[in-house]
Amino acid sequence: MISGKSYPRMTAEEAAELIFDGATLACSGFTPAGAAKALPFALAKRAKAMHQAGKPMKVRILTGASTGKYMDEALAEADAVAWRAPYQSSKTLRKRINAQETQFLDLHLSHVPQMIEFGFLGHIDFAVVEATAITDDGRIYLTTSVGISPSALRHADKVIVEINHHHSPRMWEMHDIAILPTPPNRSPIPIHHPLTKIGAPFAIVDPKKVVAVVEHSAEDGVAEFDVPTDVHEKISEHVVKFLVDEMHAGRIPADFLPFQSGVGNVANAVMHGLGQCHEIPPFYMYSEVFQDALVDLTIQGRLLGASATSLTLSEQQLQRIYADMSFFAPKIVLRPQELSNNPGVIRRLGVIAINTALEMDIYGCANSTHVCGTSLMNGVGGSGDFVRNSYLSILVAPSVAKGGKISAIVPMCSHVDHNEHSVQIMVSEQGLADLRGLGPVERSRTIIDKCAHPLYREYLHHYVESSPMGHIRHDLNRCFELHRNLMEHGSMLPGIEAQV
Ligand code: 0RQ
Repeated sequence: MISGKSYPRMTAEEAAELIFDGATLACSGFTPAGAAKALPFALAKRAKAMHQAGKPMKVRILTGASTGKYMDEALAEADAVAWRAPYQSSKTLRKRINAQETQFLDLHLSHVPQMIEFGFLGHIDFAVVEATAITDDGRIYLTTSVGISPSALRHADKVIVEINHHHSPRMWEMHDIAILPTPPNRSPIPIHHPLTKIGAPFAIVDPKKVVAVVEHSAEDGVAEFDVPTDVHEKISEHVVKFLVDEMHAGRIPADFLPFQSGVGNVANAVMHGLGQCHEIPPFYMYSEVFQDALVDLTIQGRLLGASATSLTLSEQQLQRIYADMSFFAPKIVLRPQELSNNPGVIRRLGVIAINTALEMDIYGCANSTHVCGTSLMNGVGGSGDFVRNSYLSILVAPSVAKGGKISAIVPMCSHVDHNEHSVQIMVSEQGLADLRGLGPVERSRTIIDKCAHPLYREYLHHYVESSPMGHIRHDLNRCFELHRNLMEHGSMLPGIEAQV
């Protein structure tokens, strides 16, 4: 492949000198996969030096989703992030967001490319995009994620390209890149199967905008998953049994429907469980991240193929793919997040969505983002794109957190990301609540009996039975009593953690 020879070559430190205080950077990266690395890391160093010299240096950062240690962690540590969107999972950045030192915009990920197209998020000064190659005529071959990169390249004033030699030069074989025309001139998106490709294997940039090409070699740095706990395995068993029963009842076709699975240990364990259950036929994914458990499932022939926007793989799993691209590349399609998470396509394909919540309430609302309604954890990410539009929407969570001090089932969610109109199935290690067709009070009894930890069931039942009558029974004086206890006494039901 031709590598653009006409572009200015720079070190990351030289390229970081181009960035000015207050600039907006739209960067590649959807999870640490494919995230810009060298430039943000150098920018963090520069910001620190400038702060020490008494000069201001804070930037606005827009990406596909979270990133890793080279971007969010390094820039937050340098106190160099004024504004961040649309998702993050960095400990240091989280602290700054919750201290109001960084403004954070929590967005549905499928919306972001369109918001860039129409300028909702302001002017973009720089795109910083990781690639395996750039050609003189402006074709950019991306790495392990697509995310917002095509739109960032189109709309930024100036472009910095990081050529990361660590990645396989064959990554383009998985890419399917298209930018949707603007409404109202949008035709139906012709994706009728998870592996349909509708675009090109490269993104495009106006060569005149490229102000620096930085070459380096660095791993994505995706963390390996923890060994699944009993709790994760029980959640996985409940989900698998439910889906097998649905297939036998004829509500899922015998050749099955594609899956979406959220991020994290619980979601990874559920995908592993689905793969091991041979009553479920080999299946496809229409998801946003391709994560570790899926590599083995592909080799075993259990996963037939996957559409996503990132290969979020630990280094060991990524190298297994790079070692056998001829086998894996035809089975994986990586698209811009506007397409991987597109509501219309999710609805058309009948995706079964499995996402994790922090807390769920007794009527079917779920909070995935804000502890006690105030402190941001990560963000809504793509979960809303899938929860709202899937054929079956499954929300999972361990019934308790922090050794039992926190119940995941509460009278009223302290923050709502997914509401009772979208959530159909709730699962904890205690059991599975099928909410389809149930009115609010039936829902509450089912959720409490099936999903709440036994230590909280009596409290929750009493809450419903003693609350004022209405279509939905709530007592506005007590609906956050568990949360208030947690904040005041460190436990939702004081003293209960000792018993779990
Ligand atoms: O904290 O690590 O300090 O013990 O939250 O909880 O059970 O390990 O679950 O790693 O799967 O993350 C919702 C955060 C779950 C994630 C969330 C504490 C708990 C622990 C993590 P510790 P677990 P997971 C598409 C899908 C939103 C985005 C999304 C998430 C930590 O799944 O960010 O779905 N989802 N994207 O102890 C206080 C509670 C708690 C609690 C758990 N009620 N209150 N703390 N914890 N429940 C992917 C993308 O968009 C990229």
